[in-house]
Amino acid sequence: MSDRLPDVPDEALLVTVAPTGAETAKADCPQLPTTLDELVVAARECEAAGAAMIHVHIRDGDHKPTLDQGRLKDTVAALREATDLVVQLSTGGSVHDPLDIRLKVLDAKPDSCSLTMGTTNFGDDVFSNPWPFVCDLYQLSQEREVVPEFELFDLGQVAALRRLLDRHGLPYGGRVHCDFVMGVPGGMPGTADALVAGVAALPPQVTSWSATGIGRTTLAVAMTALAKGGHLRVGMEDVLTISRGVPVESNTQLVERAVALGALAQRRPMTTAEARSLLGLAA
Ligand code: KMH
Ligand code: ZN
Repeated sequence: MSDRLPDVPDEALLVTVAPTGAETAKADCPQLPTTLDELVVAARECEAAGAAMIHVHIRDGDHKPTLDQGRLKDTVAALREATDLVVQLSTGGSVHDPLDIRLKVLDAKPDSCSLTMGTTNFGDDVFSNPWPFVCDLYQLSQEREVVPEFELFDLGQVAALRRLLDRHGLPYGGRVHCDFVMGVPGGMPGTADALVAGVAALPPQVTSWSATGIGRTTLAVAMTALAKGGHLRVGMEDVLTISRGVPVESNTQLVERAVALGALAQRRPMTTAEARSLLGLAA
């Protein structure tokens, strides 16, 4: 990995909140923020609790996942108005979203976008990210000046990240931030061993990384990430129970737990200004 940036001290911990996701139904989890108002309230509370970036999936009037352009633009505007969080739009969408619509997410001009480095079996579904699509989305992010966060669901995707950077150069902003998404049925397991292997395989251009473990892998992944000096993603996109059989009350509760874990590791929440610097975003 490259040296840490001088303006972001080692003790600063980036907490990214992924409050909604695309795979949980509102009916199964009424506390999931699916309306714009609910999302903005969650974003404000999570920022106050220590989050510096938000990874956003949006829903339609029936609480179903959508990549509707008008709603995406309104969401970016509302989050910018209400918070100072780095706004990252998901280009992954739901497992059912077509590739051409996913490319159009960048039209909503977010600060950052997720960019998954390969196709993954996703439970009983397939999360499709063919190599030509990955390259198209990456080049579009460079053109549109959107900072990508590379999502790594599997070790092979770490190798694909190296190939992408070698072939197409650095992202807009010049920093390379990636996020291990672990414990998806079909991806790499959410274990300490898998995260250690993933970090060891990162290409030299990587300047920062975070990790999240789905479901019951969340704590093992978070504690390993802290032990390895990484950053954390948390949120109801990834986990719906706070302990065995106990539902998560809110995204804030998960951010608070991440901040508490960080404090044990002598890390303090990164400010939004530091997050912008870490990611190579203009102030
Ligand atoms: N909903 C998953 C199929 C991303 O946001 O980029 C994909 C996902 C990754 O959540
Ligand atoms: Zn997502």
